[in-house]
Amino acid sequence: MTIGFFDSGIGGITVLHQALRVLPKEDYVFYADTAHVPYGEKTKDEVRGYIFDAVDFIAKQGVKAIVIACNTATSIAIEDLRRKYGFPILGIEPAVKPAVQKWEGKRKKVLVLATNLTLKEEKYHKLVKSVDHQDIVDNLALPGLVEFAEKFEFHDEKVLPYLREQLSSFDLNEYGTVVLGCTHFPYFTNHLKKLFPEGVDMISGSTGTAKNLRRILAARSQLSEGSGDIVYYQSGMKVEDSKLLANYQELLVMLDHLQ
Ligand code: DGN
Repeated sequence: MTIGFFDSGIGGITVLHQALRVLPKEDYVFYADTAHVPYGEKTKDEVRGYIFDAVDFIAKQGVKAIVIACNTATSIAIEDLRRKYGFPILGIEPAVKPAVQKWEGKRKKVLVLATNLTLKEEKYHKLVKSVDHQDIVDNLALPGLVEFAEKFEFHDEKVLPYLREQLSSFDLNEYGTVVLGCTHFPYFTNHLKKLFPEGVDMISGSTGTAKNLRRILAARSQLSEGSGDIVYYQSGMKVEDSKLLANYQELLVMLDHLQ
């Protein structure tokens, strides 16, 4: 049986990349809802419908677990998804807790970058309230990065002016940790590092989600000895086009180099 990964677009590849490191012998189904990306700027009800359609589709492929590799989808639907399906459903959320823990050593603030929908959700506000006792967490939505990623626009000339503009009202020297709270954002780690002071930490929840996946499968004696195959779907259609498949492969290689 395979493991399903789901995102609105290519963001989920950043989480799949971590899973491939800790579980290289599993086989995977990766589903991108490219017909409806971006989720972050749509209404909650609209996005919820897309998520259930996608997860239903993935469940029919005979998976043993599904990773909702999207912070936005996790924040609005994870509990309902878990109630509906009988297999483990893992999510990802902004890594606010480990970021706040770094405050002790660094005495520098935390900036959470995510989608508008994630930042608006109660789940996020509750999370921040439970760990941010010194009021050190700020946040910013960066929908433009999702658009750049979906268009495979990773050049400095495109990305840096956008980031400079969005970050212009922040004093970047105040921050010691940046939380990449959208799975599309790790592609822009190097761009962000060019703008923040040296030594800033960029953290995402993807390593934690991948390790959690391994722990859950091991506890259920469901680890496989497969070959790391990945079958890609885009909004219900199997991806067979060699150019598109090569794009996904390229993203995995790009992430290798970002580590
Ligand atoms: N990659 C998604 C996330 O982690 O929130 C959402 C991107 C989007 O669809 N706007």
